[in-house]
Amino acid sequence: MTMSDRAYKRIATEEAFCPPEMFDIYRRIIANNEIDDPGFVSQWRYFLESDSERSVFVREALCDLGDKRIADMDAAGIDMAIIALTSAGIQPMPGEEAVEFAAYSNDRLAAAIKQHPTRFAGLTAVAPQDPTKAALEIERGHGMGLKGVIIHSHTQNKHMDDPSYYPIFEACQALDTPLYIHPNTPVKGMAEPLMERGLDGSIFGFAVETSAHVLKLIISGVFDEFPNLRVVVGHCGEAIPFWLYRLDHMHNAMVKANRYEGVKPLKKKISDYVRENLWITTSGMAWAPAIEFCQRVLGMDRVLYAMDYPYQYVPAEVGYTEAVNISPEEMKMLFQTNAERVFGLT
Ligand code: 1DF
Ligand code: MN
Repeated sequence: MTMSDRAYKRIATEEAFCPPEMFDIYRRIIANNEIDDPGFVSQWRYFLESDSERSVFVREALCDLGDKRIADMDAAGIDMAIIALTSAGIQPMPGEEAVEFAAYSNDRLAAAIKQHPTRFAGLTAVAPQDPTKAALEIERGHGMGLKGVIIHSHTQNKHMDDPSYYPIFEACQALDTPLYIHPNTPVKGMAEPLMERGLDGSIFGFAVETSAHVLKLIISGVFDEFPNLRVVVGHCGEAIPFWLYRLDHMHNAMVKANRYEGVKPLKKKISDYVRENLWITTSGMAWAPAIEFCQRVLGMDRVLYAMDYPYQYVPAEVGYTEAVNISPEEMKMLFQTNAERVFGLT
């Protein structure tokens, strides 16, 4: 099917790339045991060293910001991709190297977008290792036409529910640019038990890690401090929509009991922040019942299509997603207009 057969564009909102030099940096970090992050080591040993069909495809596709990627988009009927530096991004690197590599990677992405402005848009990668410099890079990326910011959950086992990260949220809010919180393998203590049964990665551990991170941000009061901060979360919101009722019930009980130092009253219910500050994408979850549930509980304007190229490049999944039982107008919101609005594409 070509675009002219459809009444809407298909915009895929969680698509990954990687400058090839990052592979060498990851190899060094793993070889020298530079960080204590077993999930990262396991995941990238596999993608860097395995000669399985999947890892060979991922390695090649990640590094392409040109014809191969566009051919794969055409084969799947994707009109536009919002591209971001792959997980785990610059976050496993030492601070200074991370700041430098973020800028290098953002320049590469911006140049590719300039060559293919109707097919590609992109997000700014930042190094949470240095929140002040990250805020500057967010401004620089915005100035280069990038449409949001990406952070891959934890940075060397640290989550962002600490006021030292506020400059990042402040910059996103001030520029009204969305922050995509993409998965990373879980923090060390969470990853190890999951790894015993292969659950640390995108099969499940990604969602455990990332949903916990997002909930910690909400409960820490980040959205009371930054009420206009817009956060995007993939994989059908990492299952958070399914938990809303119980999250509200138990959070309310916890606050009343004053049981935890780090759990203070919030201005609103957890579900309110999810409905007002979060947008979710369908990356990796090409399953109509799950997508319909999210649309029902968050609203039609909150759910955006994503593919998760090259990690989940299954062209038939576009059709599985289009099996959702919604009106043609709502289909256009899911595939096109929600993304245009959230990322300011037009
Ligand atoms: C995987 C999936 C790895 C995604 C990723 O980054 C990643 C995977 C290393 O399946 O191992 O970003 N993903 O977003 O689906
Ligand atoms: Mn992804």
